[in-house]
Amino acid sequence: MEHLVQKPFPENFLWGAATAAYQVEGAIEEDGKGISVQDSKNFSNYFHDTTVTSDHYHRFREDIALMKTLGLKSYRFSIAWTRIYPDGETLNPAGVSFYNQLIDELIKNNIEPLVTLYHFDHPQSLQENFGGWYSEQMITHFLTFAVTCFHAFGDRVRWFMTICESNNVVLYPDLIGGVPAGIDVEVWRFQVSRVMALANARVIQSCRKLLPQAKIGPCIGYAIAYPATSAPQDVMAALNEDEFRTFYPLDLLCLGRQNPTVVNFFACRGLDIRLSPTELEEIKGANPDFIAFNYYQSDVAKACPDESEEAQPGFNQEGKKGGFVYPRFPGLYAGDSNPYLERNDWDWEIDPVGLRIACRKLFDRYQLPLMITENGLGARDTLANGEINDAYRIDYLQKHVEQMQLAISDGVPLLGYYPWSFIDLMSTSNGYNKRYGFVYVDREDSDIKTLTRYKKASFYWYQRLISSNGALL
Ligand code: BGP
Repeated sequence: MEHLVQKPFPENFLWGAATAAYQVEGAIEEDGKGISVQDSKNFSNYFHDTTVTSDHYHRFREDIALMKTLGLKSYRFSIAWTRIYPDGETLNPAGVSFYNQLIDELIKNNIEPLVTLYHFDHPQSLQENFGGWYSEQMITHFLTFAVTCFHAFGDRVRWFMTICESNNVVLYPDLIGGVPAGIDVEVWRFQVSRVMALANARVIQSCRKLLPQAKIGPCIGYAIAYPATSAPQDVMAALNEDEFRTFYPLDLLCLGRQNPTVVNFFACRGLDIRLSPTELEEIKGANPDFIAFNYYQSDVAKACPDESEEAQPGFNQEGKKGGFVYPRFPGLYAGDSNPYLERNDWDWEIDPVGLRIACRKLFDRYQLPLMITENGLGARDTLANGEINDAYRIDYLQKHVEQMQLAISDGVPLLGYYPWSFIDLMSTSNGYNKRYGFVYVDREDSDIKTLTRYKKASFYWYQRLISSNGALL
């Protein structure tokens, strides 16, 4: 359905862009910073070295000047927990000072900060001491860290996100999770979801007390699931995927309730995942102000009989189409490709209309304002004579923004849009081979080169879009 009258983007719409600390900052041992679980990760199959990345720690003033030129209204970044509490216990004033300078520089340039408190990078010592998010001890540590951030930055920061993509942390344990030795992965998944939900609730409650003017919400990664065919079994598989991957965690975080289908599925397999009534009450008492969600692609789900062999999703590491391994979860769903969609070189299917569907589904279910906090195209960019013609990225972003406007016209309250990423940074699954930024960084995986910044063609496109408040679509 096209709209006869399309609503314009709201006047105060947050046109933003996003990054995360371990992917962009570098300087992992400077000014007292401790080692995080991301710093200590080393994958044999693809580049994952946080030592320098895009050197934003040393070049943040230059980068913020570029944000100003771009016209950003808001910038989403994460605070590296290990700069503030290097070992998870002892406060490091130099880390607080870094983010104070960053935030001051943003405010000076009229750019509204949106702070992610946790983006996959807790202190390595907390992982070693008690297994990280597998243990309830994490709640107190995360709360202490968050309260320190509220006290230190809350006079200038109005927007906070608690935990980035808690659902993907449990879906991809090797990449962004961390299962302690000897623990069953399924047991770990539900314990981590529970601990993160409680931590999320306590952090929201403290925020309300300390910063009544601030807005705070959780963040989820949402790949909507389409049924492979109209066979009822495939429709059920798609429902299963949505419920297990997205609605189970969001129902818990936003409504303080556990999806009964999920509870029953695991009960039948001998795993009791029920939270206590007191825990659910506590979570219910900490309603978020908005839901942040990250959207890159949609999924296809088909029936997966009980007797099928289980397969975890396998990332395409080569960046050659066809390398992605689709998951199979017996009794629930199996992934498949979508013949109606184009895909990037890493098999992420490009689906702008899916973004409008995601907005509608989330608003319909939770009735909360939404924020799109990641959306973008991972691609190999070529620097030629100081220019990068990333027309493919402009095409991707433009089509997604068009669908956002349709979602707004549908009546979905959208607060802001933060394409991933402001600047090229280390991709979580593919290093610098796969770039997302509006700003090109002169480096490769194996060669740090000059780290010089270059504006891509998409930079100028986004600049025009922001200055027209989305009217120049
Ligand atoms: C999201 C993460 C980001 C970012 C993005 C792209 O799930 O929150 O940190 O990495 O995915 O993924 P990738 O870098 O693997 O292409």
